[in-house]
Amino acid sequence: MAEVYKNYINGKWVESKTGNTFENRSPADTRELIGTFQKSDAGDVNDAITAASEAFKKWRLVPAPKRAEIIYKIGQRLIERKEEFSQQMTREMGKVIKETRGDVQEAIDMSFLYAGEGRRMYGHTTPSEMPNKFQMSVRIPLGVTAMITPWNFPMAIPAWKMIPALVCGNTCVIKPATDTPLSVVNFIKVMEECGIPPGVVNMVTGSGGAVGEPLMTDRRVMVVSFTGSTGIGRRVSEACASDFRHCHLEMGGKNAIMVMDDAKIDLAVDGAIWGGFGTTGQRCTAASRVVVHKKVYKEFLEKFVARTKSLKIGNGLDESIDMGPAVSEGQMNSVLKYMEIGKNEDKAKLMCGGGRLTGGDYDHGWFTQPTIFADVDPEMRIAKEEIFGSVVSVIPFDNLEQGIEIVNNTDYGLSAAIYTQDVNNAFRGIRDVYTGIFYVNASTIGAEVHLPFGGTKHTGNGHREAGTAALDVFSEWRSVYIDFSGKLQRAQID
Ligand code: UN1
Repeated sequence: MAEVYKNYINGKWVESKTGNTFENRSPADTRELIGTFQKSDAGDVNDAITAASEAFKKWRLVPAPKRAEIIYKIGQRLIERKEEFSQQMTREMGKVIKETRGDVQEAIDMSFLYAGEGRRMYGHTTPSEMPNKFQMSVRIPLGVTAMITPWNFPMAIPAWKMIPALVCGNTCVIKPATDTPLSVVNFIKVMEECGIPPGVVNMVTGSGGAVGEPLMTDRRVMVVSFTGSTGIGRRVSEACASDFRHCHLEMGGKNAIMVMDDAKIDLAVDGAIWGGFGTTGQRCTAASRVVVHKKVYKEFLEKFVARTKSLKIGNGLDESIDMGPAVSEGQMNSVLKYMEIGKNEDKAKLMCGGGRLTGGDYDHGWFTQPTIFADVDPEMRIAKEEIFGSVVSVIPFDNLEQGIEIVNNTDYGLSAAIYTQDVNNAFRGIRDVYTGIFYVNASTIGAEVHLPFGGTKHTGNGHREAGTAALDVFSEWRSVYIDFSGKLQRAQID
């Protein structure tokens, strides 16, 4: 019998009031049951928000360096449990073990970054225009914050959101993705063990409709931090708009690697493989387009296709595997649909892959072939829409200006990269590609936690997570004026 996992509300592990549960199965082998989780609804969400509201009264008064000490312990505890959590994450969502170790590591990095931030959280002091008057700005918490998190980074992204929220003095209610609740359970258990007080963090599992919706619409929730599709992001934005509650949205991407004629081709191929097929292409930052200068197009394409054909696909627990399955049947079908769309384009050429992987053990999982389309026109759907799977479109270009135009020819703006040996090309890319993240001679994936993470256009709503930028999502400014002159002093008048 697989374990039954519960919700975490007010410091207790509790069953959903609905009495219903759902199963979580491994996408590499659906015969393997990971566990059974609570199929919660609005009643459970209400309990969690009530607990978080109560807990906020005390948590906001705990000095930030003390809050941060608990966060430091969380980082240490995650180090101790890293291998176990990584194995469970691979079983739960399919990405290969090297990458799930990276996912847990990202949560560790975030913990240590914010353990330090608790002793900074700088405001400003600035001279007053009047004598005998002092002024400063300080960050204040908002209250109950909600996290709606995706399945592709099941521990890293919850950590990116919850850890800064907690250090700032907020309390949290998280709804994990239905495909990856176990990794969030593991994270919450660590928080509990390290001394996060009851009610300060709460977790409610279940669907977007039954849990996400009541969570985002509740007026007691002051910030909703969401990572996922642009469609749901728009819904979160609308839910918060009518009463001006804050939301932080981290949505789709259609990221491109640009390969100049002077690029080191083998290095660019490494980057295209890692960015295109790492995490089975299921990253917001995935390089689903590779835009290549015509002078090196043939050489790049040959090498890229050859390397792609040699990738080992299978169960990510095996250290020798390069690429795991899609996270679910639904996700696999959506990727297969895009493969068909690509095949039906007269001009695009299918170079490898193009379908589901079947036979033997593959039949028990949701495996897609690593797929490359060449000679793709920038206006085709496979070049413009986010696929979130193992499909890469290769697009030729003639010169730098045209290349940059193609890279920018999308509704999204998360990440982009340029491969070049010419510093002038690099700086033109840094200046003219309109994304939140830009790489030179490195792939579109691989953001580190101490820099802002997020994107332009339909990727985000102007906020960034991680780095010190996350403070701006999870705190508000208070400007404080202290007049010690003992008389009325009128700003702008005296
Ligand atoms: C995501 O795909 O949503 O830069 C997050 C990267 C990772 C984070 C990706 N550090 O690809």
